[in-house]
Amino acid sequence: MGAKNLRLLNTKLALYLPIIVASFAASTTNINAMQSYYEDSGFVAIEAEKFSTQHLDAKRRWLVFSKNTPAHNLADSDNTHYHDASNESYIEILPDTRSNHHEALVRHENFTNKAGTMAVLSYPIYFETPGKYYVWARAYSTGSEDNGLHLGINGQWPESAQRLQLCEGKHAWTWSSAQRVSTNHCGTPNTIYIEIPHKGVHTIMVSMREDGFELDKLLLTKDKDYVPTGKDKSETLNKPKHLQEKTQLSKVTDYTRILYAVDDFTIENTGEIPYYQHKAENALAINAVNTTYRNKFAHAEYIVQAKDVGSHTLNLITLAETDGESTYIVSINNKKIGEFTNPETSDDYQEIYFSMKGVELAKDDIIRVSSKAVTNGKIPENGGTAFARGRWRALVFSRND
Ligand SMILES: [Ca+2]
Ligand SMILES: [Ca+2]
Ligand SMILES: [Ca+2]
Ligand SMILES: [Ca+2]
Repeated sequence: MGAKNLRLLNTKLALYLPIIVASFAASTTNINAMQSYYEDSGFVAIEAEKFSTQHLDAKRRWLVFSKNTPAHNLADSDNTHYHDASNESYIEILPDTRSNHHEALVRHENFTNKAGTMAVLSYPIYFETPGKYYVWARAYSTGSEDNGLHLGINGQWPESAQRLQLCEGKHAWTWSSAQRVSTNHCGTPNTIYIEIPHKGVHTIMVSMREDGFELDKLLLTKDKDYVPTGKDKSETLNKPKHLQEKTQLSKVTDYTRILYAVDDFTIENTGEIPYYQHKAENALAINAVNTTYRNKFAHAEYIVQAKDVGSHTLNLITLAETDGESTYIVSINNKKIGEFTNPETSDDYQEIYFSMKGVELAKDDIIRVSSKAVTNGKIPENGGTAFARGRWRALVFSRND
């Protein structure tokens, strides 16, 4: 295939792809949503590279590194370290123009003590359990000027979460929860923490202290004595659950009201042939075992209420059966507005839709749905043939087009 053909093919693919993605999204997940996390029994584990947003990144920016990341041309004093990173991926804040004491410290450029002012990342998390969480960061330091980080919550930068520091564990991914203080530049373990004020969604935030910082993972824990090791816990990332899909009235996509045969229609004293409620199929049906109930109409009624008044399209939803093709009549105050017969089917209880447009309803009108049990003579049963039971499921109101 020549380059021109390949381009044409790509163009076609580009045209088709959004349609495929859109239909997938509608049925399963909202694929446009940002990544977000949840607390699980007092722990939150975050892959740093799965941040939701980054702001204030004009001078320094967190960049994601993994096996397939192309080479960059930004100031940087070390090579990549994705091999031992959790999820084989991490973030580094670049350019790194101060990797050692010999390179000039430029405040608000390669260093800042002001938390929340440079390269601010956000991670939305749902917390079930409020309270005090110790924060651990898994980081990779190769020098003396790439090992400080600020943390925050909901746009606030509490003192207890500023200046996370790593001293030990150079040239390896290392966990730290130590806060740098003037009396101890390396800090004491378990001194970085965040207060979660109440149950709900809170945004944990990260911002630059020193450029060149490499961050693989964050761990929040309520356990003061917890010390993470290796890659530690798997990320507690929200994964959309499968939503309940409807199994009935599958072709009803636009409606103002659904009247269910079983729930909304009266079947007492409505005629000589009774309906019964076939709850398993959510339908009214006629017991055709009784031979006197065959080939005669049973009736169900609904009295129009004030909220139903107006002009509607009515859709009768029946259930087709292999045993026979039942006939249905819809009337208002004994005036027939529709008569329908189910088609033949090989699929028992297949929903069939019959439409009546421009139906005017006034208060106290009586809507009557009638049907009868019939046989098509095709399905042998007890020396005769089986009868379809005139089943129907609902009468659906929709707007007139
Ligand atoms: Ca680097
Ligand atoms: Ca630096
Ligand atoms: Ca670095
Ligand atoms: Ca990672």
